[in-house]
Amino acid sequence: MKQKDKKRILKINLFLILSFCISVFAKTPQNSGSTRPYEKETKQQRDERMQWWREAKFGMFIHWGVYSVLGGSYDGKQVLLKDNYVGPWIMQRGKIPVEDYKEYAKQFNPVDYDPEFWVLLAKEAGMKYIVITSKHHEGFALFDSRVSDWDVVDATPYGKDLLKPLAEACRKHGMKLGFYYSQSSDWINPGGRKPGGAWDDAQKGDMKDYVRDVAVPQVRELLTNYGDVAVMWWDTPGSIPQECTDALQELMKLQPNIITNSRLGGKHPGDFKTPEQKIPSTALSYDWETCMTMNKGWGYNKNDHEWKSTETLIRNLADIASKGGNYLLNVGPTAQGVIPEPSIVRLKEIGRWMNVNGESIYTTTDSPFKEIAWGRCTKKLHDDGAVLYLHVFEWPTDGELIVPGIKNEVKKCYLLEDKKTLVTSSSDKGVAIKIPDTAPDKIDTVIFLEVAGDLKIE
Ligand code: FHN
Repeated sequence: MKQKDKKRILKINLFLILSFCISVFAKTPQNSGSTRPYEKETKQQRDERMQWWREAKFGMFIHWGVYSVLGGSYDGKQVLLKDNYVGPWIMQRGKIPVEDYKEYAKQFNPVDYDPEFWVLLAKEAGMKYIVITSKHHEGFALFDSRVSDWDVVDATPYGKDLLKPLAEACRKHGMKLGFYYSQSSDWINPGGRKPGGAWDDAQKGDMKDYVRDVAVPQVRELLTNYGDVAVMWWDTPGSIPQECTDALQELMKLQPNIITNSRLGGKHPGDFKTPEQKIPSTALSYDWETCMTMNKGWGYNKNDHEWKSTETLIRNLADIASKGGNYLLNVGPTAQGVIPEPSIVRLKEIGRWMNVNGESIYTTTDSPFKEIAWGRCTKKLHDDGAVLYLHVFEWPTDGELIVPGIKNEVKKCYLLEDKKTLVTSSSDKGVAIKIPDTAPDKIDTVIFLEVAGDLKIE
């Protein structure tokens, strides 16, 4: 070979090696902050995956199962959990033997189940996603499972998969659907976790066998047979072995865009944390979702009439949004498939408020203020300014609302309700807004305040 040709081949080889190195480096995520390191997800990819959920802010939780038949009473007596009503926990609190509990499935016959109505109700309330208990701690699957007869198809007179029509209704109406799945606690399938220990020999078994033979195949069914699954909502991991959580996490690859909560256990942090029945006192530096009941307990309970007011629910939603979180609000349908009327009334009332004020919730981020005496604030940042949504819970009686410490020039200010301009003035105290004498909405009146430039708040 001539010297010139040798040089040319060397150059080509060097070029190929260099190109290879560049392509490898370009694909390596740099400090991605991903919760899915095994998938080598970059921060940008994670942000894209989380986007709809971060923007949605409001979802419906549904707790439904054989416990809905019992409605909080067993053997003629009301069962309590400390001083609280029980729903899904009735089997454990009442130490109901496996065979006795299974009998109740014969009364689980949701002939009035109308999944389209449920989805439209969630939509009317302004909710953007639904998470339903596909299997709670009682082990009963609301779907047609090949791996257990303890499911709606084999154990009830209803005999039909409940999740299929819900998934269809969600698809039809643009509602995201997620599945709650109790991966560790299971009180009927042998081997599942029983807090306080087993109360029936039929429950005994090995957790690893249970996860391999029931939980893993059932989650595979859920992630294969129902189209897009938006959220996987794990619960009560307890001391589930690492290898079990690994096997369950591995299944998430069946739905590459799925978002998971932080309750799988093992070394899997998930995508969002789950304060339960409470709202954090400040904004948090990670994704989070408060799950909360509308009355006292999670599942249907015929004696539980302690409903939160619509005022509380709307203010909770604004409070949560002002701290950057999501609100997953629960309903507990009856064994006939009916969502209790007090829940329906409240959801419709929230919907009426959301119709006017939804833009102050969706796609917003947390408040730029530490605290404001009259209510809460959510915001949207733009390239050339920001919109602050002022949620006024306590309407000032002197005709003026002070937005403390804002140094920016005001571009626009109006009530979301009628879009009529409100007069503003700036001073050392911040921005003063001239407001009507009485609150247009006694629960939460929202004022749109647009300012120029980067937010400057002292
Ligand atoms: O035990 C369950 C309870 O019944 C309910 O499902 C809640 C929802 O977050 N999770 C468990 C308790 O943390």
